[in-house]
Amino acid sequence: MKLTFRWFGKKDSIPLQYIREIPNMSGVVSAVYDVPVGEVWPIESLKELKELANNSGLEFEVVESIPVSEDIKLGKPNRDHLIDVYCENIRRVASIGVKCICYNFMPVFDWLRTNMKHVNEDGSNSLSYSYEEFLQVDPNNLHLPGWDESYSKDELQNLLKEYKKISHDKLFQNLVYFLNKVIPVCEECNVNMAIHPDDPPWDVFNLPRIISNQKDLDKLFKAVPSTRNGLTLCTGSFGAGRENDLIKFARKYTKQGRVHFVHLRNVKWVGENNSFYESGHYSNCGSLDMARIVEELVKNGFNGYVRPDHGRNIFGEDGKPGYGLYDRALGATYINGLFEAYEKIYKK
Ligand code: DNO
Repeated sequence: MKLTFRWFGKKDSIPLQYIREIPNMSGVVSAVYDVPVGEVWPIESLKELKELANNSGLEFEVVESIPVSEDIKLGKPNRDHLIDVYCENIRRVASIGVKCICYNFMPVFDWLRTNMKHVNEDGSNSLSYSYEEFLQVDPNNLHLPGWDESYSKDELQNLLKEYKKISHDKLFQNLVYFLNKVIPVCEECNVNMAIHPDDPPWDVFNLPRIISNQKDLDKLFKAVPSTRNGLTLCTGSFGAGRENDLIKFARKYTKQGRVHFVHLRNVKWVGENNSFYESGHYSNCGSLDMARIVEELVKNGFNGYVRPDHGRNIFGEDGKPGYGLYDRALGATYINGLFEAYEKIYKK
């Protein structure tokens, strides 16, 4: 495996040198953040990111994310133009050495939590989602942490209205339409597409979500068989869905050659209503068996990129939600431990 660390470019408060000092760190996961969705990324910006990483002894082989325009997800008439732009961005990132692109197909919102500073028993704090808190949210006045705040209230309302016409099936067809155009370019450029699962893995506010469970993944891989069409196995996102068996996912999709990128983090389920908080990475801190997940990855020949995902705020840090330094660094060393042990056992 190649251990990586998400870095939000020059604006990230965490210096690359600190990332470099984490044992076994191979590179950063980053993106161009100052170009609106649906436009081409300047090659100079990409070269600069790569240079900054390389000058600190780090690679830049994974992009997270090249965001997908809402009009592509909605299947609007201008989608062909937007997909062309997307393909051009694939060519550009490939030209500077990127091998893997993480993206998602969630309508309107990326990940969702109801509390950014849930206080844990050990005194640390982390992101959490509570069913009861979620019920208090007025969908007409959406101000939730972690959501894209770049829309005005009106734009958001319009967008939500447009999605009323989009069923799960329609959204899925639009994803397949997108991939049928994008995957040939990936084949040409030797890049893997790694879809990020819905987080959390269920519909929110009646917006359809289509990458939430095993059935969804099987349907996707059947519709677009090239293994360039693969997965970001985000244990925390899938793992918030209690019916998702992550050990099985790791085994099954690694065997299929679909797992290009792994986000490793743990979640602790709370109560009966799908509430959870983000715990420390170690298995006993949460509800997922991290060791068995890693064992299945290694046993089945996983050789892709891994990064520690969301950490808690610890040691007095007040980091970007989920993306402070300390707990992700602890997560990284834990991940190293698991991989070292299983690779010694299974890797020929
Ligand atoms: C949250 C991340 C997501 C992820 C996107 C990928 O911390 O896991 O924002 O980057 O869903 O497109």
